[in-house]
Amino acid sequence: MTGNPGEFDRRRVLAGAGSLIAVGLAGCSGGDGGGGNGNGNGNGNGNGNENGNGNGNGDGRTEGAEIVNVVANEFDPQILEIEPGTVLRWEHRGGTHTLTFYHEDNDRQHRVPEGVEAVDTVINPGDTYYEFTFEEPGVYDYYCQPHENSDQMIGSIVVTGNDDPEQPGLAEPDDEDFEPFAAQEIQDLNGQARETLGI
Ligand SMILES: [Cu+2]
Repeated sequence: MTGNPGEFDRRRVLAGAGSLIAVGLAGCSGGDGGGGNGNGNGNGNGNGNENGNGNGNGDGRTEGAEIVNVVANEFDPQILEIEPGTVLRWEHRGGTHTLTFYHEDNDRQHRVPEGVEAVDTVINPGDTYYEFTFEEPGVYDYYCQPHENSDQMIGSIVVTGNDDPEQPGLAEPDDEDFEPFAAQEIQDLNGQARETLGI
């Protein structure tokens, strides 16, 4: 009748995962053990501890990542502001899509900061997520290949710290590279990104 300390500890660990969103905001209060990154390396064991303390993220997803939902047929949120170093995860929520940067290596108008690698990957019921760490400040525009023109499935990530109005991600859409509706979408996103950056 003295309770079960082990069980209690485990609950605390699990509850901790749910409060990650608050970590960034609570950082200035100090005292809570320095905010828990340092996960991510060092899974890969998993041989035979069957005592039930798996914490449910053994599938490679980064705890505390920002999320963009990939639904049929849009990116939600369509535009997101994050800080440099943020891990962003696109999560499959329905349909079959790609996540493709507007990038010269994808044979499209280059609309991400200079020097950033191209991304072109599928997001579908088999490949349910993709993570990318946004180190370089600036505006990143991306799209879904099957739905760029049918649904204007286009998204934008604004990484704070680059308010250069001449950066690639804020350029006018190249008429030769965009259907009219997609070009309009790009212009709308440009406007929102400028607003976010205060330029
Ligand atoms: Cu799509």
